[in-house]
Amino acid sequence: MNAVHPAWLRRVNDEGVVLTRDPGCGLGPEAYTIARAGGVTTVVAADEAGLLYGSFHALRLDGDQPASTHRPAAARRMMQHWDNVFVHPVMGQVERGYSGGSLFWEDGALTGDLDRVSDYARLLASTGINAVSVNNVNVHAGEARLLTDRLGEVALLASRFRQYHIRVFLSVSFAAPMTLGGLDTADPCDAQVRAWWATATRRVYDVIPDFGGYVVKADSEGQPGPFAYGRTHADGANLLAAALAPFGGEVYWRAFVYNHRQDWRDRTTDRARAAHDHFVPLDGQFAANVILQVKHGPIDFQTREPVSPVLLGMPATRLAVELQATQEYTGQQRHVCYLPPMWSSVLSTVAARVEAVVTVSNAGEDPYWTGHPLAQANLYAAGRLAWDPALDPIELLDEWIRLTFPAAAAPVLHALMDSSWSVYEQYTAPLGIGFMVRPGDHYGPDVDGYEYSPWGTYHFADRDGVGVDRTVATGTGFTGQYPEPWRSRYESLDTCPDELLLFFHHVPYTHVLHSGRTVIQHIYDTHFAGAEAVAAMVRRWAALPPAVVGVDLHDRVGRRLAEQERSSVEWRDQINTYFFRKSGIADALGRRIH
Ligand code: GCW
Repeated sequence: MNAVHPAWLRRVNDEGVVLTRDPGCGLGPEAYTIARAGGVTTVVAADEAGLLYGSFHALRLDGDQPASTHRPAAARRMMQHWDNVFVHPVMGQVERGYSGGSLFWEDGALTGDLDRVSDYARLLASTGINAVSVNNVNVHAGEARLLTDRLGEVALLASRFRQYHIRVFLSVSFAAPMTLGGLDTADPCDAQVRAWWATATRRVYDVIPDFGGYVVKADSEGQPGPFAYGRTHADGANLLAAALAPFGGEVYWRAFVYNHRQDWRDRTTDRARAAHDHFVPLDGQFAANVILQVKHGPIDFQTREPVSPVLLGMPATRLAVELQATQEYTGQQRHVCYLPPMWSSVLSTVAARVEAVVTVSNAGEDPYWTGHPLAQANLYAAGRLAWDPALDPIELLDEWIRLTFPAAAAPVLHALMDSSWSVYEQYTAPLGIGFMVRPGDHYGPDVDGYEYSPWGTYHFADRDGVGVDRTVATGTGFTGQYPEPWRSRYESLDTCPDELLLFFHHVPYTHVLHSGRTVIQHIYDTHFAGAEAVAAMVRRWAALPPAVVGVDLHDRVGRRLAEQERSSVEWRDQINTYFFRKSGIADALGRRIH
């Protein structure tokens, strides 16, 4: 047992847990053994982090349990914040943030409420998270200075996270040697540039000895990168890796690189291909402390995407999978959308290939942390799945409900949340086609909003059919980026799963799905069913006595459900009407389409 109890230990220890730190116990870093007998819980670990995670596990135990040992599947389990220091004129304090302002920054300054940062650190640690990045990957001019003259503020945040074994990372701008250092280049092969990064990084470690490293979005959506100098992304990442290596730091280099100025008339360019085209040829060229951070799908956090082929195609590169808890495309924390069923299916494919799980956080200064109180389940489960990707998502939800609400609320919460991702999918863009959201804020339906835009996200609906032909035989060849068995499965109409059909194929509206329904009838049926399911959720919630969950929370959820209901009807009607007008094919059940 530690002679000096850190803050977390005192607080967790109220539960009467016996903690033993035994460096000789044979358990690896962060691992612990836990048992409960006669109401007494014992936790044994080789290091303090293991005791921390074991203590939180103790809070989840229900009754006596034989000894069991737990260790994290992924060594690095990170929350990334898209928080701006200065309020951005378009994106606000938090880019794609739906939970009020930032936990860390307020209108140009460090938050005055560092105790809330400690609470957040404790919350994250309770789920198993051990790393956090504290600023947006889109690094604007003011935010770039966190690396240099505003480092003291980062150090204050780090002092709070450190208590819970969470390392702090910074998003940095690739152009920093120019914008901050006054050099006339940021070329990764330039000696002065290398020296600038080495010095800047040494200064960071002088102030924050356990600093985690850098997160970098380069050559992506306007962010600067190595392409400007004719260099590769391996050159770029290795530049920062060299600066961090002496201190044990790591670079999280994002693979989200694509042409966002595409001509919509050009049917040969396929945004889904971009990350694989750019990065797979570089496999084996990244330094040992570079982790390539790959969005879980090939496009951009849509409600349904296949797993990114980059995660299946770089055996000689350290990989992180990137998930999005902030519900940018999944209802913006106004809709209930419990995402772990999607995440689990991704992780079942990639968990053995990645050594880090990164999640874009959905937390902010909102008293419920996540705007929609039920969106907290996504935050909780993101950490738990990073620790153990084999956990069943619905059992995990049950765990969160048990830890958060009285038992009487559980049936209603399960009714609202268990299938909420599927319900959201039913009333929004069909069969894996994605987008169809309002450009800019990405909320609500706009079927053609992106159809003639430069963003590379098209559905190609005409009077005969819909979908993107990404086959090798007749399309963009994207399916050829997959190894077997995925390549053949997605290439063939016979084996392509219904839910991804329009992601991979352009088909007539009369094409018959494996389900036996035509594409057009599937669109009508799912959109009526989805909106009806939301109406049922509204009724279920209204029937729950507010006192069971607390009047304020009941009211907050009730108001968000009302918006979800309104929005689901709007989605239903716009999608159904759009496809009825394009195809001229009536609903077999004669329901009202406008
Ligand atoms: O989905 C897009 C978002 C951007 C985001 C970008 C990214 C941080 O619309 O807001 O920028 O992805 O992941 O870099």
